[in-house]
Amino acid sequence: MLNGSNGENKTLRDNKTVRDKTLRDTKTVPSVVSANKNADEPFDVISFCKRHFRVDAWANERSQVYTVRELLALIDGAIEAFKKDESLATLSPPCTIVGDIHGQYRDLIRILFSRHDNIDPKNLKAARHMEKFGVENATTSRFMFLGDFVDRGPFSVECICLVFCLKIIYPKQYILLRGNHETKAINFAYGFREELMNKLGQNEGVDVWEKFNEAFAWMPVAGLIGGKILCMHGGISPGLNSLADIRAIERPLADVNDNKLALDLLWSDPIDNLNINSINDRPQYIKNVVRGLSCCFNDAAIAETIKKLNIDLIVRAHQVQDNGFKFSRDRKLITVFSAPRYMLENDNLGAVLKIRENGSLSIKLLKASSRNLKSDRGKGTPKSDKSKTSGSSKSSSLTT
Ligand SMILES: [Mn+2]
Repeated sequence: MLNGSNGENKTLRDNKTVRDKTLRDTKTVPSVVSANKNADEPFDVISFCKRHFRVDAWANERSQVYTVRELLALIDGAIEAFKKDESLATLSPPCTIVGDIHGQYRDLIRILFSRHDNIDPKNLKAARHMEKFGVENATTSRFMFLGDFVDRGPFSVECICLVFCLKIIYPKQYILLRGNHETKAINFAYGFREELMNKLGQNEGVDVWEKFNEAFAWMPVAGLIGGKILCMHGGISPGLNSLADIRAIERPLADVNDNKLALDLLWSDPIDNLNINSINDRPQYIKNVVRGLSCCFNDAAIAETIKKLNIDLIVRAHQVQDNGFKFSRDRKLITVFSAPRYMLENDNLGAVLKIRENGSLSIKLLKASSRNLKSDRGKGTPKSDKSKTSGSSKSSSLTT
């Protein structure tokens, strides 16, 4: 920055300019690294989490200060917690089922704060409340997250750190299922790795990215609520004939291509109701040509799986919905997508599904925050790869 100056005054002036510029830059460029943290200090997830809530994600001007060492310790803690879940993780109602988050940190905060009413985008108090009472306030809530925490949006690191914190502190109350973006080949390409490199520097960013993927390999691939509601990121599989099939999936599963059932649980899609195949009475699994891997399944396949597994409902995520959610024709499967105004390119609502103690359902909608638009647009949001995965931006089921 300093040009070859001749006089001391100029140098001082230039130094000041550089210093001011640096200060300014720190305000606008998110940095998650703090260099001066005592290396001998034991990792304290509660204090980490409390500090995390001071992230001013609403202002979008600064990020949390973490050390790389803390991040690695956080990931180790999450791995230990995931090991205690089965591959089919269980949860009791009442609880909230959350679909794709994709780095939309503000929306994640709003979801964690949703209690009884629709989530008001103007309710900024929620974030302040979380900041103040976050950790303790979470104790009575139970959440089943359907995966895709990272990629696409600008705050993947903040999102994944927060849910890892909650998983470590309340392992039985927060179930974090693995989405197709919690796989290395995908989060290499769609933003998470790049975000870590931007925030941590190239070498440490890659190290932490590798470590995150170690943790992803331990995440459960499906969840079961009250023994009757089966949850996963993508959908069902011709290889799914009993709940025991899911429990038998061995982890760590670094590459989901190595397990056909896990691959389908993370990647498959229901055939759209308008598709002629879906009115076929015969259970059908056809090649998923949109994704280029895994399968699509029709309503008869859903009904057959519900019967075979002796369950009531399947809840999955993985496809953006204009209204935040969508039922299959016979209402045996519901898609929940929780990232409103996905990638700032869609006018979709987000939704979460509340399961009451008696097993009945209600849907809570998340409207996009107008602040979201103003402050996020153009700030490091990874480009859409829709051309690769979906034909048209007008589709009501863009792939995610
Ligand atoms: Mn997905």
